[in-house]
Amino acid sequence: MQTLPTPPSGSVQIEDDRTGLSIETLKRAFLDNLFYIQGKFPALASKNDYYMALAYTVRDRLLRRWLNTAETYTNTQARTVCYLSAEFLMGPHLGNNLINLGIYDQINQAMTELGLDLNELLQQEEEPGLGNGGLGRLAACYLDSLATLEIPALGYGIRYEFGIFDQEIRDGWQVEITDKWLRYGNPWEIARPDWAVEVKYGGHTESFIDEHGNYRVRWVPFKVVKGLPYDTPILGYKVNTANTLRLWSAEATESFDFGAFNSGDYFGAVHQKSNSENISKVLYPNDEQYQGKVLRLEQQMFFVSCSLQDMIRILQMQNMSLEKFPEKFSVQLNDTHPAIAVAELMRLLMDEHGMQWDNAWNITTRTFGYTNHTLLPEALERWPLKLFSELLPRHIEIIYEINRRFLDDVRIKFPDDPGRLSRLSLIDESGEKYVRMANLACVGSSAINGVAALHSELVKQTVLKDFYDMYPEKFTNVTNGVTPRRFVVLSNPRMTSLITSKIGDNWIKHLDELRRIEQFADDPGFRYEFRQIKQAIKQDLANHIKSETDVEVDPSSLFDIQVKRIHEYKRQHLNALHIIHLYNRIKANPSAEITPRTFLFGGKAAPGYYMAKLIIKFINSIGEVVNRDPDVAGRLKVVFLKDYNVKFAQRVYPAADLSEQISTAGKEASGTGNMKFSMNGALTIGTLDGANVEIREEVGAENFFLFGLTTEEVAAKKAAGYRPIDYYESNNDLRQVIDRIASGFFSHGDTGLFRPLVDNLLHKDEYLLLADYQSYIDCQEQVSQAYRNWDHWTRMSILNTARMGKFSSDRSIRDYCQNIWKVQPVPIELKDYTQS
Ligand code: B1N
Repeated sequence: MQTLPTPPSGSVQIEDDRTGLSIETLKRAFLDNLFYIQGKFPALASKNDYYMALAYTVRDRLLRRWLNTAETYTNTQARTVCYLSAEFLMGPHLGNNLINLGIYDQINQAMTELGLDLNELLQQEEEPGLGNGGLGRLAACYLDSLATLEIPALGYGIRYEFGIFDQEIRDGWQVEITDKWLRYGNPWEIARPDWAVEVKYGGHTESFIDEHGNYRVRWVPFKVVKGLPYDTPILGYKVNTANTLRLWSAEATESFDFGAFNSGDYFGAVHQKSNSENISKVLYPNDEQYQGKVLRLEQQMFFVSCSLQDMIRILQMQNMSLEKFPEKFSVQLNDTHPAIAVAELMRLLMDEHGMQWDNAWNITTRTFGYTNHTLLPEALERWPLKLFSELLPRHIEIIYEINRRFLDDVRIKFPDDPGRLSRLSLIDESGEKYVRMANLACVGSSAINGVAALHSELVKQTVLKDFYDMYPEKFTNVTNGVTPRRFVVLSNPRMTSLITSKIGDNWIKHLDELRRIEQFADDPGFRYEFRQIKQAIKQDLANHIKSETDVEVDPSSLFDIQVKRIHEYKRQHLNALHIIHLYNRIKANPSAEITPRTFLFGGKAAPGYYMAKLIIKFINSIGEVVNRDPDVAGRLKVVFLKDYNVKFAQRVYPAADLSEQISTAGKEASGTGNMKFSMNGALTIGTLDGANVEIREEVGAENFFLFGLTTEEVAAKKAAGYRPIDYYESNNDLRQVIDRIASGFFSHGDTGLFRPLVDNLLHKDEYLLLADYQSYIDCQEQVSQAYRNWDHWTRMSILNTARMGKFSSDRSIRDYCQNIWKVQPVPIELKDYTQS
């Protein structure tokens, strides 16, 4: 490592403008950055200039940790986790870095002294929305915990130029707007052009015999794309570790341009260039809906190949042999999106580094772990064989050979079982042929895990049953978790102070210690303060809603919140049916006693998912009627908040009284929003699905509102031939709800608008809303009764927060480290480069 020259002797030693933490130094550094980086002075500066100046001031203060970390990992040849994910939903960096550096209060004061409002500057950051929902956000939480636990780790993904679209609501419908998050520049990333690599596509393969007499393959591609890495530091909480998130951006290769330019085909060359750059242009906005688009496969291959080549570079730079790959790196596949890595590592080891098959296969299978995130059949990735072979001619050869050897092993373990062979095959040959990515991931990995206890059991019993029979020892569970730094400390500073005033701040790193606030659940003073804080946060959100939507909501009403991607299996429309049920009760008897509620919804629908978009329109239409009906007298309010994202999530979780986790049992792999709500003291109404099961175990059945069929009951009902219409016909209340929708009551008399929704519920109802309806309504009635006793409600709320220790992503990461990655912490010592 190069050291910087020592300062000339005789220079005055002052607190360094790029590291100093005194208020005066912070102010000076901030104004310096405003001048030298933004090129502005205060009178001319925009809010965004101020945000940028502050971001650079904070970045300067973490760079030393970042470089120390890289240097330590290099010197110690540290075993490193590589988390491969097509999505990283990081959310804004500034606030999180202030918390993790422990300088929130100092910066806040420095800004105040300069006449600026830190909160406004925090709101200014365009968040990197490089993910769809839970899967991408989980990757972000895991990076935070890896750094906090001082585990050497790299996150590898794609630097999409456009992340998840911005959502607007027009006339109640979702409208998608391009997310130009890089518009004003990104102060958190540093490009590393010297570590660019190339990725090949298309063309054909040729075999030859090398000088040692070995059979080898050469791939002659049709096109080559350059991958340029952009690094973002990921700082741990109050440690010196700053790991790296390395995102790849696609560029045209110079060599390619050069040839085309020389031949005089100027437009051809420019076209090729923009074509190459398409690869990292935009995130696919589908959550759990597979789309067999070539560009998506190109994206997957792109970041996987770049990342594996980067790992080989790191290994070689540290003078380690390729044989050491699985000791140096543990590579986790975040779902099947990066599963092509199994074939690509084989290709790199054999074709580019001359290794023989058996050796390469041994290295490959010891390297990878695979996490399954969903059982939904529509999410399972399978690529049409023709498309796959044309784009990746070398990989299909390798996959065939993996498959040939694998099926031989299957035959030995299960002789004379052709059905099993065809189910396990990496190639689906039942009709049009497909490459099955989950099968490739299972064969190529030494560990396979689901994301909650129930989900991991279902994985073994259903989608991956044949692989479980084949390799039972590979299967484990790692229940998801979320980072308490972003989702409690940063999102809920008031509750954080209250808790810390009672039990100190150790809980932020050791969330199990929250148990120590259980003793205050019966302390009237503590209850009072806890409730006051919730009220104040609800008031803030009410103000925000008023300014965004012009709807007035009552902060003393029960805040009943469902925020997540819009999907039929998540059943936002079941929530809507409950609203109509309450509305009907009021219409039948305007003086009926009902607990005032504010129903808040937020979430994006995949742009091509018709039913999900109709559900958004449905919720908005109910709101239009209910919010202004004088009979309701303000007791019910329904608000759909547009453009739900991480930034907004941070305001929403702390304001909730009730968290809606109402998916059909067996459909939600884990859920992570459920954990964020509960940590912030919301009670859950939920089914026995995903991590709800474990949340209920932890907080106690008496502090959780359970309803609905179990996974087994759902399966049995479907097997027996489920007839939703029977529920409609036998339940008066349900019939009145459905009839009111069908009558056009919520659609200005248009009986056609919600027809598809109604027809689907009556005649198909894949997600069993009607079967769970009465149980849900009854359970919501218990919620309403419970909310009337605010003292008891607050007690339950405190116990929820106190018992959420298990759901820290620190616990999840410890599980992965011990059971799957076998990796140890490497603490970082702070070294001063200016002292040589
Ligand atoms: O992953 C989360 C879980 O908490 C959620 O329950 C689960 O629904 C979510 C294809 C997905 N599973 N699968 C996806 C996302 C994008 C895509 O293109 C599938 N997301 C989940 C974290 O474990």
